[in-house]
Amino acid sequence: MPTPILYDCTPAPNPRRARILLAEKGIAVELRQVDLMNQEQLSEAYRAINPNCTVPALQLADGTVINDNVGIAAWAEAEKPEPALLGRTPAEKGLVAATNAWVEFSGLMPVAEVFRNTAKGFAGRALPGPVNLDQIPALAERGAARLAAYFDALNARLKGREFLAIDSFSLADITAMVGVDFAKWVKAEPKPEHEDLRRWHAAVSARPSAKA
Ligand SMILES: N[C@@H](CCC(=O)N[C@@H](CS)C(=O)NCC(=O)O)C(=O)O
Repeated sequence: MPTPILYDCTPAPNPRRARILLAEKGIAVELRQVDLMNQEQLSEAYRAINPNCTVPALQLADGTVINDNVGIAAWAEAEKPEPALLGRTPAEKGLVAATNAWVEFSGLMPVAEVFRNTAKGFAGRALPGPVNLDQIPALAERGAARLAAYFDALNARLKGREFLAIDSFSLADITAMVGVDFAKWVKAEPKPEHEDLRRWHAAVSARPSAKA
């Protein structure tokens, strides 16, 4: 397989999800940094690659660009089925997809709501994408409340479980682990009593892929 190009930004949470997934799969990619701090994602050159103006984006040898984590995971699983990260049985596949969607909506989105509606550097850029949008302080407040509820729910889901969605490590674990680390950007972390969440987070963070 010719080496695909992963448009990346080392400190950003969403490209980290893709790097971890590809590391778990053992799929080599060439990393190309997109300088989000200087809005390189809005440049004509990057827009021509990914009109969504976001990272990650994976460019295949034939020029195809896959510009979302779930799509990159689907491509990687089809290209290299082992280790399976999207579930093996029909039921597992459904559980991984549903759990990943829940983590994106109930975990990543609240952190982004707090961060992007408070950080001075994101004034006028409250959402990723080609359209400039103003910050709404009330969304930061709502995001903080949603995030607290999410940590409670995530802890409950992990009770007595090694992994979040199914009995093996999956895309949902990657998204949720990156989400817990992203929450530190807004000074939020699981409470001491979130014992199952803390145990799981320590275990998945110890996998070599977490450093990708
Ligand atoms: N749903 C997309 C989200 C991608 C996304 O929002 N990426 C952020 C970096 S973490 C971005 O590109 N932001 C650009 C911006 O803020 O303008 C995915 O999972 O790939």
